[in-house]
Amino acid sequence: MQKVTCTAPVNIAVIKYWGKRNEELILPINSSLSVTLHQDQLKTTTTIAASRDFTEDRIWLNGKEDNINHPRLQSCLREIRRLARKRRSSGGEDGVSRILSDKVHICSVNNFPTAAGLASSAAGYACLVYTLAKLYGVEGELSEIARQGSGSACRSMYGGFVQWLMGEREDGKDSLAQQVEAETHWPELRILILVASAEKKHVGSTAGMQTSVETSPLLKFRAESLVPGRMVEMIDAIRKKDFEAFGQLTMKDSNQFHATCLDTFPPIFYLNQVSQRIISLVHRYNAHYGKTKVAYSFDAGPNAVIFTLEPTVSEFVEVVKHCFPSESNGDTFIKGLTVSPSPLSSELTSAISGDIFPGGVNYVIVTQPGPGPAESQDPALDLLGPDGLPKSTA
Ligand code: 2P0
Repeated sequence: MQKVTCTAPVNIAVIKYWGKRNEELILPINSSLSVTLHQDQLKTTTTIAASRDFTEDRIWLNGKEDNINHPRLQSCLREIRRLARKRRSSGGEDGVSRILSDKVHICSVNNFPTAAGLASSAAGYACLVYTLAKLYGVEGELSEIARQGSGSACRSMYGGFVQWLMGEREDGKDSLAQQVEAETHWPELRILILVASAEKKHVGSTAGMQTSVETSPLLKFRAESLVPGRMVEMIDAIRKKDFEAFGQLTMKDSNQFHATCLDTFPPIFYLNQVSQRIISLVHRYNAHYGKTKVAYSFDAGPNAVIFTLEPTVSEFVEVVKHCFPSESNGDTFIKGLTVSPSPLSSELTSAISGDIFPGGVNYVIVTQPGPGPAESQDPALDLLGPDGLPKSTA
């Protein structure tokens, strides 16, 4: 039995992807740009084993066996195996030839709750494609294959700041992810995830964006006329580490994505009351200081992703605790990077008060930009036992 274990990160878009021009190949109607989050806080781990003793391809996700015949999963398997065959016929490794006819067992887990509404499909498909590529000895450009699992997954193939170029070709060969800057580029940048609701989202992204493409004139305008300029501005802000520009554009792009959701018919609502309170809190906090110190972004769910710089983290976490007091405000409320206590000034408290909503935020994950997928050297992370079955179903 040959076995490989890899991990892959979550990414958060600051220029949003919403809408496809080709559903099957997953080709977007606009380019997008994201920040890869650090795997110390959020990651998917995948082990894939190949053996001639396996009678069929099988997959387990978060402890439960799932359907291996899912079309997107099959696309990724087919494409990687095709590349591996191509490599073999051009004189690649012998070992690969043998395992190419073997069936595989795939086991994948997230270290964060899927129900938290974080983009698990991005990390999941990135990890699947990366691990398959390692197993079959395939190297080079893999984001085009990850894209066929889930659009946003192509951006999780790199660390740091990543753009997904929409491309022009019908076959999708130029619809790829590229690193704009490495994770070390902006060391002060921090990302806080405010988990506002553990409820499952009502409208899935795939179906939601399809309805938006069919019905929203605003989405068409955004994709054609606004995003190209925003991509240039965002890359410039990141290269210059200009938080004012980065934060403003991040918030505007998130708001515009949710405006296209409201412009969709029937409309889609991802933001809830807690999300709206967080938006107004961020604006009040920034107004108090007269500059953009924190910025929010929301995906297809109510959780807030807050971007800020390291010196602001402890105070803003205190602000969140103040506005969303919780019984677990102690140890379990803040997860991830260590945050030191920071007393709030009375001026700041009065500037942000009026927005007290007990229990609105369940917990906060504090993280930073991180690297792309990697092969694990730690046998403890291996998810499949010597029999090729999941070690535990916990
Ligand atoms: C993004 N989202 O850019 C945007 C912002 C959600 C809001 O990518 O159909 O799960 O698998 O390509 O990638 C979510 O969409 O959709 C997403 P598919 P995906 O991160």
